[in-house]
Amino acid sequence: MASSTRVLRIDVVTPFPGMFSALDESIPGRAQITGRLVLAMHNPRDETTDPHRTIDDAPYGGGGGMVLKAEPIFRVVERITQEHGRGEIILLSPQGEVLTQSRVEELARLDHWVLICGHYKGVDERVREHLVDREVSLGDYVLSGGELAAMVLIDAATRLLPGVVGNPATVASDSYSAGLLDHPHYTRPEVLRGWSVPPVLLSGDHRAIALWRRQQSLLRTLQRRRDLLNLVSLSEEERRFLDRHDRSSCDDESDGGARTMEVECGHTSDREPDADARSCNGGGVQPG
Ligand code: 9D3
Repeated sequence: MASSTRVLRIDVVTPFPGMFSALDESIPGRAQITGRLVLAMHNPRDETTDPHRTIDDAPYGGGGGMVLKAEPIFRVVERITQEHGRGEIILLSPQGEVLTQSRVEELARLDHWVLICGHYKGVDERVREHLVDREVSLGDYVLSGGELAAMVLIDAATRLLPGVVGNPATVASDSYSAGLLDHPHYTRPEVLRGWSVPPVLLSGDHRAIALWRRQQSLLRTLQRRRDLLNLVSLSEEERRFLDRHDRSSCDDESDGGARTMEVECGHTSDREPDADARSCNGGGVQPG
């Protein structure tokens, strides 16, 4: 099948299918309308056989809370597999591998996922042991369930599908700057409440604009996410640029680096220097 017509099918196993209506909006909504994304919800409650339609129960060994029962989850996944083949079975849980853009890219290459939403109660371990291929977390904070995490994963992958984001240059420029924070953006008017747009952006000098944007990305990453700089590949010149700004922003006798930045980056508005520029945590910028 040609890449331009490929379809990602995602079956979601969740007791709260209504939450996923958020994906009828924006980019995932359009991807569904154009047929590039097929989303289907499955409620494990529909696979229960008891009158109370029980999907959870008390934990063996005691303790508080409840645990999602394995059998309704196995049944719902078996039904999906019979109808649509065996996709990659992914459990959303706080114990999973933390989601990154490269993991999203890897998953977006597959053509069928089955997402199982964990819950605060936890999931019977046998689901993990005998059904799940991989386990994904969004990071170290507590959600009330896996639903929002599943939606994050779906949204992040959908915009990578061929033809979903209208302008491929948007996806390409995301990957070009991958690993660095974004540069500032401005739109009309040129002067807003006395705050002007950096003149370089109005100069029509496309090389100068590209350089300014790259430098702003580098500076922001240095100031806010120094950890990312060790993972990204930079030119010699970019390393020198960062080293220079790293020193000047940590020099007690300087102006916190603000004046140097204004001169080098053509920033002439009257706002305060970026508060982030004041943080000095020492240590040079490591070459990649
Ligand atoms: C008492 C220990 N908690 C684990 C840190 C229990 C627990 C809390 C929250 C078990 C499940 C949940 C519900 N969260 C998810 O299902 C979840 C999640 C998250 O809470 N944070 C980040 N990513 C994810 S993906 C699924």
